[in-house]
Amino acid sequence: VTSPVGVTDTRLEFRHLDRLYVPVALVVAGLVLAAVVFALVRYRARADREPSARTEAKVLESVYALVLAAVVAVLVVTTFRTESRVDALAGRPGLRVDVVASKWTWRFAYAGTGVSDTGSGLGPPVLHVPTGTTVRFRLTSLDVIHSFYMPGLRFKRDAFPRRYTSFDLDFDHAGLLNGECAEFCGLHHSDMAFVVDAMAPAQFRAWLADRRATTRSPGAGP
Ligand SMILES: [Cu+2]
Repeated sequence: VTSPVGVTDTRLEFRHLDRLYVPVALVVAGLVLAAVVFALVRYRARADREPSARTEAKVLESVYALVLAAVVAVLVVTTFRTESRVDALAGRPGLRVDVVASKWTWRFAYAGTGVSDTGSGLGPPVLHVPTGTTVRFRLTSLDVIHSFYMPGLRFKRDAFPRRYTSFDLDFDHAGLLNGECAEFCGLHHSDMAFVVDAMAPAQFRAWLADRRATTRSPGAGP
């Protein structure tokens, strides 16, 4: 087994898993239902028939166990392969964003720029990212366990105090995404939302330059 190549689009990865799991689940559900209905009808109580005293069916049971084991093996191997691809860092990130969760907000800091966003009383913090660029995230928490969750990307990672979790993501479309904390973390857990603003790279560079200028000379901005 070679070491996994990191992927940055988790939607696609989990869609593939979905397309494997759902048919398997449907077939299993169908077989179970069919077996139950068959047993109910075929072996229903009848006045002229004694119940069978047979307690085992070795061949049938062995086949059943083997098929079950094979299905489980396929699902486990496929799932772990996907997980290791998703967990592996893709390498060569174009940008690093440090994400710090705390009760009850997020802080997004752009490594090496001095620019960060913690949100304000007016609205949730905004995570700005360039599209088409691998972004390396380094996630941690200041207090309790939170969870960095972007439903639109099908991506979720827990944020632990005194521990850094790194992952790489690509944002292919410009636009807004919703984010939230997915780990109950206290009174204002449900307010712990953020917004992801994925921008074209040129726009992102302009935004960052603008923010750097205002960060260096507070109050001098427009
Ligand atoms: Cu939280």
